[in-house]
Amino acid sequence: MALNQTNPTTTKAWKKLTQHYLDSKELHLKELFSDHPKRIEDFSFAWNDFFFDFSKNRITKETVQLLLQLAEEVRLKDAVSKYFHGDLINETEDRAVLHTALRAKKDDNIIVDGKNVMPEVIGVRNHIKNFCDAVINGDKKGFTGKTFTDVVNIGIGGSDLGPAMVTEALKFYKNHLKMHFVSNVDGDHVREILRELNPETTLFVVVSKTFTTQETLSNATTIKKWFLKHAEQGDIAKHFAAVSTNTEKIAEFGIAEDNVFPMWDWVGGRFSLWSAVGISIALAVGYDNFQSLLDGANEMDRHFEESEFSSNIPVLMALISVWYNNFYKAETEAIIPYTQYLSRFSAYLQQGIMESNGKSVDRQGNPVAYETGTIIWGEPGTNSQHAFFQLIHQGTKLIPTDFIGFKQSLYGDVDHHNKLMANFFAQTEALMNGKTEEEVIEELREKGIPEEEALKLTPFKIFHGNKPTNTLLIEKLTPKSLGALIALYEHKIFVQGVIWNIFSYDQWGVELGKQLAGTILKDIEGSDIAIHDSSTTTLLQNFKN
Ligand code: G6Q
Repeated sequence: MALNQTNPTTTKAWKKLTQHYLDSKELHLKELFSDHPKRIEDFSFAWNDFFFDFSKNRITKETVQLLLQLAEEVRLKDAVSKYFHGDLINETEDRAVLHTALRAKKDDNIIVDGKNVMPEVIGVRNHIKNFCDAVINGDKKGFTGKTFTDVVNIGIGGSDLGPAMVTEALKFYKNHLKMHFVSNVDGDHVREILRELNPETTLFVVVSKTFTTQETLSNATTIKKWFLKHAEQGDIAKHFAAVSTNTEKIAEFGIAEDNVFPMWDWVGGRFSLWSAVGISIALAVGYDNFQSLLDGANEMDRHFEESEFSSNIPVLMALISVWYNNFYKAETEAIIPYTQYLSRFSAYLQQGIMESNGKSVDRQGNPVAYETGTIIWGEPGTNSQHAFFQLIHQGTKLIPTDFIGFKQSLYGDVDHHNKLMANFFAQTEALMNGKTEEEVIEELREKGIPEEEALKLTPFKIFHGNKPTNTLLIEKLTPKSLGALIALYEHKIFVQGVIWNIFSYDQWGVELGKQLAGTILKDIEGSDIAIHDSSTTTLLQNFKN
């Protein structure tokens, strides 16, 4: 069954929210806290080893109640049920959206086209486990009988970003295998990686849902040629594995049947790290850790599907983001993890969020007259504090920011961790409170700055504060908590797509790029250049001369 098609701006809640925004937009977070010293109790809760604090947002109880009413009017509950039960909610591609099945429990029943997909999902999980165990423990060997030391993931977009982000995030849990990721069709990328490799001890995993992506096939072909300079055709079976829905194309490439890992069309590329696309993760940290990642995501799935919306982290994060995006007209959101391990997290979420909700046509096919997908960016703290935080504190734009921190560090260096977390807490407090004129003058006086000079400097040192943040304080970065954290943002994407009445699970903008490059390549490789605008023609001529 299709998703409901309500234009959110026609709901009663939207109209009330519009008025509520006008009535409440001047409220300052500082006042909200001083008026209600126990505000935290209304706007925070614990779930598993997560503590979610959304009190430092420009919201009141009425805001939350109206946003929840909006969720009800667009029939979010019904949409969630369709999402988890394999309805064809990716209508423009005529597919279900079931990345949640990939982390479901063995005995769950998830029906797609009248068939329970779980036996196949479990079959592939077992295959991944056996394969990874054998590579890690050395039972599987290269063509000269040596064990593997390096693994290269060849894929792009959804077939690269998830595995690359998680492998980096779980570096602490890693084994001896050295991981490499080749994605860009830029030949210099693949050459730089090949320089480091020994063909006798390297395993290559070609990851492509379609097995037709230009970048991945070019990189795989270049790597195969390089490998065959050192080995025989028959050795490919020992050194290459593949993940795809397109098993025919894999066979043409020459990969042994036993090294082929299927996936399904109901898994979108950007949500596929839970499938065999995540094989590099399982190779890097071992299958048990990969399973814990799936288990953590499954726990978040249960929380999202079963909790009341008023105490549901993904739902609340999505609604608060709609509040800023559509009423405050905030254009971007920052995601700042306070751990170096999550250095790729924002880049990873950029794909998930911006590819899914970067749409301007609603589910009836009409152009939308309201804002949809937010622009996502971010880098780990504290590094980002020394870079772009200036603009968040004192710029002209409102940038709602998610702060993600962990109670424990992994190596247990208390001195460093206390400093890191002092910054984490200090930033959200400062973003909220700002610094008033009086405070600035007082501070300058205390420093002994002459009165006249102090007055001149004051305007530049004032911070208006009232900058909204969410805080996620998590016990420890483990495969399980990481799985839950990623799934949280996946569900936030879903909720926002439902509210904005758009299709979150197609990506025609990405497909366009794939077509365009093919056309221009003919101009570059052929003798003639087809008719383009004068700019493109001149650039092509310049490139060819
Ligand atoms: C993800 C997108 C896109 C895709 C890549 C790679 O949702 O569709 O990023 O993952 O274009 O596609 P293949 O896996 O088919 O090579």
